[in-house]
Parts: sequence; C-alpha cells; structure tokens
Amino acid sequence: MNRKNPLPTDLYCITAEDYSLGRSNIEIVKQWIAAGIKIIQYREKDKDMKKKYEECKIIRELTKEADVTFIVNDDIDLAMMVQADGVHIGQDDLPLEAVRQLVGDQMIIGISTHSPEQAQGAVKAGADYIGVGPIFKTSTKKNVCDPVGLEYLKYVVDNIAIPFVAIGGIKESNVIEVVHCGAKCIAMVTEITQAQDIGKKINGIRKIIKGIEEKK
Ligand code: TZP
Ligand code: MG
Repeated sequence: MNRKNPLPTDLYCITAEDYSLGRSNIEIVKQWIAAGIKIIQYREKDKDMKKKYEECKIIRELTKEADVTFIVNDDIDLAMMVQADGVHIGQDDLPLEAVRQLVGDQMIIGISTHSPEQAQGAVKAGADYIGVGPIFKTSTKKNVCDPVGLEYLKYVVDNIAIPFVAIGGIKESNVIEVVHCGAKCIAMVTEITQAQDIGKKINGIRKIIKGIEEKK
C-alpha cells in the first residue's frame, strides 16, 4: 500500500452485508482475498460503532496478512483505531484538509466526487484518489445523486491527474462501457456481493476487462 499509487488496475470491492445473500462481511472478505482482490472498503451505514469496530478489527488482520489495502468508509476515528490503510469520505463530511490533519501523512484519503468542480477541488485539497460516480443508476446507496453518466468519467480520464475509481450501477453486463472510457479501477458493490459464486463472478469480470485491454 502507498499513498502515491493506492488503486490497482482491477476491481475495488466494498462491503454491503444486507446485499450479501445472508453471508457475513467477514465471509465475503475472505472470498475476495481468495480471489486476489487488492483493495477492500468497509462500508456499513446502519450498524452501530461497536459492531463496526469488531468487524473492522478482523478485516484489518485478514487484509494485513494478505497484503490487501484496507479502506474504511465515513468513520475517521474507526479507520485510525483499527490502523486501516485509508479512509473514504464524501462531499458533506469533514473537509479533506481537516481529515488530513487528523489522520497524518501516511493514510490514504479517498473522496467521492460527482462533478468536474468536485474533482478539481479534491485534487487541490490533496486527495490520494477520487470516486467517480454514480456512473449508472444504483439503489445500493441511499440519498444518492442522479447518475453522472459516462460523460463525467470521460472528463476525469482526460483532465484529472490523480487515481480514480469508477462506481455506481456497474455490472458485468455494462463494465465494457466503463473500461472503454478509460477506467482502470472499478468498484462494484451488489454485482459482486450478490453473486452466488464470488470468485467466478470476479474472474468473469476480469476476463471482460482484460479482453478489452488487449484489443486496445
Ligand atoms: N457510491 C456511489 S454509488 C455507490 C456508492 C457507495 C453504490 C454502488 O453500488 P452498486 O451496487 O455497485 O450500484
Ligand atoms: Mg460517506
């Protein structure tokens, strides 16, 4: 893990226990690690902090052993307590500069963006990477803004110099469009957590991504 190059050219996996076919976050994380996933974000909006802490402690151990980057969504204190590699914040959270003061200069800070202005703001504020989305319609995230579409993704590909991850409504069936635009790191939540066979799903998606990359 390092702040300069925090995102792999691959899938970025995010937990969502409510959409995991009854499997626990820990079980899902183990399957991701077995499939060779290199970055995992813990995202749980409705659990209490104690439960989140317990899960993150275990995920930190699993990811450390496997040399997988571990990012905690929203909770800066939780990210620091479990010694995660990074924290992912939104536009309405503490300003990025303030988060940097809290976490120090080793931790990765990612921030969700939905427009060119927000992307430029994130670069100026010192983000290590940005989230770009929601690319397509998604029902996984509550109070989400309208899809930004491929147009904003293209803007980021052409104009933003820091790493980015495309997110929101991305599936095996439409990932081609996202890769064609130039995205290298792609986040999928439900497409992966709801797969019966997670390893098979991940490898199926990788095949599509690789197929496109080879044709380029
Ligand atoms: N941020 C923007 S869209 C989203 C998040 C966390 C949810 C994406 O979920 P899915 O199931 O991949 O559409
Ligand atoms: Mg958030």
